[in-house]
Amino acid sequence: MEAQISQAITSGWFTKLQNHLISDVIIVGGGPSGLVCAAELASQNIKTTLIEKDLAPGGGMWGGAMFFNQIVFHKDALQLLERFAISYSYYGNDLYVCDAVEATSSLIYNATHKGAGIFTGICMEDVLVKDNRVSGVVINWSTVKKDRLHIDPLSLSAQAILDATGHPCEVVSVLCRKNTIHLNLPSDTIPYEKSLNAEAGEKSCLEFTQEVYPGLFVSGMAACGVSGSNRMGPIFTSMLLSGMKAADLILQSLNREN
Ligand code: 48F
Repeated sequence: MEAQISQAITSGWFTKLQNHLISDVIIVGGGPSGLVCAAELASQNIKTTLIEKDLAPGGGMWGGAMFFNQIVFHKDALQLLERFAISYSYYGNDLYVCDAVEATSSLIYNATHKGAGIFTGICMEDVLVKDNRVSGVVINWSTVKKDRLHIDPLSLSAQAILDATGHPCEVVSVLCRKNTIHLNLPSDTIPYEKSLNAEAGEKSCLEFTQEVYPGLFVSGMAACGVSGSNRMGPIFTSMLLSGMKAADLILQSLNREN
């Protein structure tokens, strides 16, 4: 019995990994923007792999603000709240409030249920760059990175990669650190985010959700970080909209390439 349990776990996991060694799209980071993008792409039959370094996806969404686990959205997000079956109540001034646990788990459920392959406890440590294009990510166990163990990684390939790693914009950071490249941005060095301004941050997050280098897109706080935009604090409208915009841009680019 015990051997069969172990066999069921390992064969299931390795089958899943082998099935995702080559994908259409790899999303690095399972916060709100990455999860929305994963759900949308997978719902359109795009082979989507999401890598999350923590035990569970959700990023900064579980905790609301200072552990007060309520999530605030502007009315612009209502269509997506409906689509992902997230309950909400009206607060006032075009703002709506949701339960963070319901909102986060809904996004995770939608992404997995639509068919995205989500791998947790695994982190992106580098990118594959070929012919001036990002064509994959280099991965390792998060514990290997945390304990600074000298163990070589594996790599996953895809036609498009999304940096949804939030505030540190880790994929773009490693690309810039290890390669001499020109980003599709005003500056080739990453300015990182500016101080909190909710309205300005929400606006620029959406504006700078884009392809920053051939094959590499940014969403959510990573879009603010690479463009030197303000953070918006505990309001999540642009996170959801940015995930949808990233999915649209990636779909257009896949259609162009194929
Ligand atoms: O930070 P995060 O929630 O990203 P987001 O979609 O949303 C930002 C908001 O939560 C909030 C905010 C606006 O309301 O300011 O902060 O931009 O989630 C990013 C996810 O990426 C994972 C990280 O653990 C988190 O779950 N991540 C970061 N670096 C890596 C990674 C990496 N190198 N490999 C894999 N996952």
